[in-house]
Amino acid sequence: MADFTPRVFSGIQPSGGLTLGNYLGAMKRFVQMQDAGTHETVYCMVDLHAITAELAAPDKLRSRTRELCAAFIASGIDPEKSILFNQSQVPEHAQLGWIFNCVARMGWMQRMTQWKDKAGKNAQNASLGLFAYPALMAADILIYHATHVPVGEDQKQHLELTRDIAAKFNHDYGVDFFPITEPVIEGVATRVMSLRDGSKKMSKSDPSDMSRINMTDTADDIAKKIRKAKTDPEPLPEALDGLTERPEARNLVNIYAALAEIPAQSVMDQFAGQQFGTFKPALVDLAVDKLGPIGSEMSRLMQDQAEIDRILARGAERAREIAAPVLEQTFEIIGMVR
Ligand code: AQP
Repeated sequence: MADFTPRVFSGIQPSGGLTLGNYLGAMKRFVQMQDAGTHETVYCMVDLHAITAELAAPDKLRSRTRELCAAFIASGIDPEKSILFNQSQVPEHAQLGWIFNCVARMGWMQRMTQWKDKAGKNAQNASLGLFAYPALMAADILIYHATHVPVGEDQKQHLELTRDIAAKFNHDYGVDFFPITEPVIEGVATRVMSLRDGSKKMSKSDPSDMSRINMTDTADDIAKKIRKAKTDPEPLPEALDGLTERPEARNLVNIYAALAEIPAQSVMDQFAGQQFGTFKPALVDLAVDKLGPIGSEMSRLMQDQAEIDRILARGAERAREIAAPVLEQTFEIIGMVR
């Protein structure tokens, strides 16, 4: 394979307030990869994706995008170290997305579990954009020739499709142009579950606000949600194996471990034999301690909208410096007259 610059790309949709799942499964990992300094890091608010499921009111989309930018920075993304930008401000994403619509096969897209889950029984009424979502996601990644993509477990299948698209393009044109990207799905919080139902992913679009912790929740909200989180009457066991049939308990233990940055077994060592009446207040203290400063910093940043817009404009300019030549070369390979 050609030598590609080690580069990380990932994105988050401004489709609602950021949840603890997005933070632990994605954002926290983004910061770690930025700070490791081993890769260039490119992070994006994927607003074009955010309109695939519903067309939110324009003011709502704008404020969610700015709030997401504030969340990136408050969580530790430094817009000088990383390229931080908004997808629609870099038109090369949509342009390469179109090309990938022509590379991807209908059968590949129909197999996507996120499509099946989100379109549900009403697939005929879902948007064409929702169906094509994974091809645009492949373009988001490959327009930067990204070699690594940190994501939560739910995005694994989309990343496999990204690899298939890159491989088919390279094969069809006899080139070694797009990298075969590696997913980075690591840690104890790759799939944070709903606080109300241990079989469902914590999600910003879940109708119940009690199912998730939002990054902007107050200390009281966090305490209330964790106190009311579904659990069972058993004490915590000594070994993780004892949680196999207890998804809600396992979820809270994983959240604790991810926030404290310790292995899940260390949480068991600390709380074995204790009831949730003891464990939950400890989790509340930890969550408030870790999330409180991020929420306050987000509110502070949101006071200066012009500064957020300036950061996004600068980020888009830097992103285009990488994306524009990759698109040009793609057009050349395909045979479009330039
Ligand atoms: N519950 C989760 N646990 C771990 N990681 C998660 N991610 C999302 N939910 C969890 C990761 O967050 C990143 C950004 O996700 P997204 O906003 O692009 O879309 P999503 O995966 O569809 O997230 P949501 O919260 O469920 O949004 P809606 O409700 O709008 O669909 C991804 O890396 C994802 O893996």
